[in-house]
Amino acid sequence: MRLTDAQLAEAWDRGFVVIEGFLDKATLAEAQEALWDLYPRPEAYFADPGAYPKFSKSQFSGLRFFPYGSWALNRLPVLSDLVDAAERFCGTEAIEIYKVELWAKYSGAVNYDQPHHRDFGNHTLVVPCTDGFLPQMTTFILLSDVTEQDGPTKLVPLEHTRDIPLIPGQLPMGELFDKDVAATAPAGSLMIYRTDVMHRGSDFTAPGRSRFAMLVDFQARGYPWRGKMAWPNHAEWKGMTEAMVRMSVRQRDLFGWPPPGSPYWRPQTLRDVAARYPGIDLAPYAAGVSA
Ligand SMILES: O=C(O)CCC(=O)C(=O)O
Repeated sequence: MRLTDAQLAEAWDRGFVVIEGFLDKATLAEAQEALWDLYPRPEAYFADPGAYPKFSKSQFSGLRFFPYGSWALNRLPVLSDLVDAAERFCGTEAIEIYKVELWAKYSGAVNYDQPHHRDFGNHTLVVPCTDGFLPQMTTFILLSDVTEQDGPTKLVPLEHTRDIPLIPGQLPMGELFDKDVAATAPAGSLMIYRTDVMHRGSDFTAPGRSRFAMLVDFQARGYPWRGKMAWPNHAEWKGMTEAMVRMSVRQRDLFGWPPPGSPYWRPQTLRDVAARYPGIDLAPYAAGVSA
């Protein structure tokens, strides 16, 4: 679903927006099914939580980073409507994906409550510009229904926080809890929020509940004080070869792949990249390269 200008304006002006029905039904169903290669199904988890002690180690134990073993998950960060929204939010087509995480949470595994904080702390070495210069677009794609009971992200509309200095980036536990809004929405919804918006993870309020989401973050490329993940460090992970082979030129570009016309492309690199990624179509990169 293509986002409207009004939705993107809300993300900027209020600090966040939730768009229901962002994923089409088939894309959502295939991604949900692929989750069970990585995580226990809720029925299995709740039948014997003690069999999965790793989810109790910390709030962050359910994080898994891109790439994944299936295209059904790997294609989500590069969906054309998400990339289009990121281009418009960032005000440029020269963007990159700087973080992709899957996050599973199971009620009772750990207390998922957090104090309000701003996410920029580990997305930049400095601080965001609050006037709109060089925004980062951070997102959650909900892969399960998130009701009040399912540990929704809770966000404070910017009108309540504009006068609070950026530093410190975290408030004492409980502060602004009376002002926050729960991002409850059905599976397939997209939440976009700014890196300077106060928000928090919240705990489940009922047993036997679970929450699954993919977090995809975008920024204008070329500003090395910002970022989170170095994709070359993930290049040998399961799923990366298939992802790079199946992606379009534009989609690879979002991960920092050398573009057509780059002096990087020459007979030797075309030959050896083809060997590294069997089945890839390198014709767009070969155009204009002389033997
Ligand atoms: O999981 C959530 O709903 C929010 C988590 C969060 O804000 C964080 O860990 O920085």
